[in-house]
Amino acid sequence: MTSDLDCARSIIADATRVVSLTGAGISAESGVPTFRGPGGLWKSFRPEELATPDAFRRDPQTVWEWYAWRRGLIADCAPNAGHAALAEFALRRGGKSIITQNVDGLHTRAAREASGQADPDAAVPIEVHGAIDRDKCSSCGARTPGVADVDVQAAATLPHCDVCGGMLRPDVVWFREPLDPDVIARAFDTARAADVCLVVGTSALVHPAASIPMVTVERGGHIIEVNMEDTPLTSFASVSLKGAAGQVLPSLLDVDLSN
Ligand code: BJW
Ligand code: ZN
Repeated sequence: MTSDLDCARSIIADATRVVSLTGAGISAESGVPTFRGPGGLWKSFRPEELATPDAFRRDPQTVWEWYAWRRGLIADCAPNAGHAALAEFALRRGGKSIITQNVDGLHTRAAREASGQADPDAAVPIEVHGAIDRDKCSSCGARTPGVADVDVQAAATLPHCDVCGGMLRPDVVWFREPLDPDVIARAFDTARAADVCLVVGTSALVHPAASIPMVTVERGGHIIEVNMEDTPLTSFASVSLKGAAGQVLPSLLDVDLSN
């Protein structure tokens, strides 16, 4: 009898272009909390209450406190076997093929680790929701490397822009904010050109990112989903592999991580 894993491996073996869309679940085994589900809440706030421009206008200290906590936590995390398997697969196949909703930079770190002396570009992801290690001025939009130790004591001690004096914020995409049009167009184009979209560790609730795999399907391609639970994309998937990304991806993508 053919297992789901064998079936998924044979779809990937027959494919010319495989794109991946990842979410918070791929970083869970690195110790980065997901947004929804167990351990997904910070001080009982839901992401929809903190990751918004309104929340930042109303209470920038609390929003910065959340991001400062997450920056510190992520700095202590390392890419796991799931990130490594995707990076090695992307480097083997060539062509930019990882799209992530994550802002934690772990795919980029895995790309550098997997590429050795080679150019890591093929495994550097398209980051549709920005990057937590950069700041952006909430007034003039100037971008800067993220301030390391944000002092959240008072609004006046939060980081401010060298150019215009406006308040800095993390360079990430909040609810009701548009995604960078060039970045999201590149993500959709990549998925449209693929014959397989590997969807890993996302609840597929947040749009437009959650719609990306559907363009692969609309062009006759397959979704292969790796998750611990069903999502709104499961019924569109040719194969749904239930399990942890760090365990499933190395065997799915045939990566020997023993050395
Ligand atoms: C494992 C695992 C393991 C665990 N292995 N798996 C269409 C329909 C409906 C609504 C909308 C729509 N289009 C737009 C909207 C509105 C809104 C939206 O989608 N709302 C829904 C919630 C209803 N979208 C937006 O507002 C977007 N903007 C927009 O559309 O703008 C339009 C506009 C145009 C012009 C002018 C103005 C506006 C922006 C969305 C931004 C989302 N931002 C966040 C925060 C980013 C910064 C930060 O990190 O702080 O992005 S919210 C948060 O959710 C974050 C994530 O990237 C995103 C998705 O979460 P993800 O990755 O799926 O994580 P979880 O926690 O939800 O799921 C984890 C999964 O992993 C689970 O399934 C687990 O089972 C699994 N798992 N361990 C494998 N080991
Ligand atoms: Zn500014």
